[in-house]
Amino acid sequence: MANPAPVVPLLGQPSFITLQSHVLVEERRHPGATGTLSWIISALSIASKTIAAKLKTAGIEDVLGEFGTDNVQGERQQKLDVIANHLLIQLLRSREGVAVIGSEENDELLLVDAAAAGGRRYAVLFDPLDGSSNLDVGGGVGTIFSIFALGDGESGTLQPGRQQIAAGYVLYGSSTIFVLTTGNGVHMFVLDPAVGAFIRVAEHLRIPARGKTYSVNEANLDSFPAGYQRFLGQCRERGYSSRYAGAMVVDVHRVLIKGGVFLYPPTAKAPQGKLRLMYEANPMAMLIEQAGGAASIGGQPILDVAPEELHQRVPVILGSRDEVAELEAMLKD
Ligand code: AHM
Ligand code: MG
Repeated sequence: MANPAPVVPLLGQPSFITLQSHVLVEERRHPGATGTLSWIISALSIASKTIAAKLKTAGIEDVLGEFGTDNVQGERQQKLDVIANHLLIQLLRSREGVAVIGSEENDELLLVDAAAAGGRRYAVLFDPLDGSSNLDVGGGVGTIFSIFALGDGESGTLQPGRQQIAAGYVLYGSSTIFVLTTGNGVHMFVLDPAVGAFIRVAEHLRIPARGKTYSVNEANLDSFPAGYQRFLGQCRERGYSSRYAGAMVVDVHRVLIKGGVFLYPPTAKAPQGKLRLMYEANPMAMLIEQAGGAASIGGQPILDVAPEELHQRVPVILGSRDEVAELEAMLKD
């Protein structure tokens, strides 16, 4: 009998889990799952890979536009917002089961497939390119998304964030990072450009109960309500550092990994805060809660806010459990 073939050692990467295989395994945990949600997440993954590729050449476009004015720069930047929005809409509307799409870039909800009865139906809300003013300076930006299941015949009704069945963001930074929850913890995937797949690098992320940084636009400090001012004063006394990228995805990602707080309080310019409930605050709140942190508008969890309209703004306090509790207490005084 011939000798058995020698065992060939694995070269390079050990076996790895892609976003797609992760989602398939998650889906098996839900008896009766139809696979529709996995299809939707796959559309988001393809859109984000395409956006990541386009962002990589944005600087070259800017160089080509060197004769332009600030306005032209603004238009280019807007063009990327529009491209990202268009890509997401095109990909999502091609997926069976996506009945409603809501975007920061569109005034109204788009009813895509409202007539399709039976099967599972979903609403997908997103900010296609959050923090896009950072593109001018090569800074990080992101896509944020929130997914709800719809009842039969339901279309334009907005549900509180607590009803989200999945949420996540994609950070386009030094690497492209996809962070996802489907209600069973928070999982992180990094795009391997050579393979073209998001590879899982962390499961069940837990946000530290306390951190050492706060993230807020401190230039607005004087117009924050007194409780915020006291809280930030206390952080400074305790030797905290300040970190603010001006792009929510970048700042929340740091908080998720390292702890601390991210704040966008009410200001004189934006009395309800600046950030939008349905596609910025809610998905980030679900991720942060799923990772063991807390997310509030000050006196109420973000996820319990009853939405009134698609582009509604709310104050945002989110991050490590202990800091959020301290700030909440100070806002009550
Ligand atoms: P955008 O969706 O128009 O990009 O605005 C949202 C961004 C967030 O990413 C960021 O946290 C915030 O606006 C920064 O605002 P400010 O410049 O007022 O600090
Ligand atoms: Mg935004």
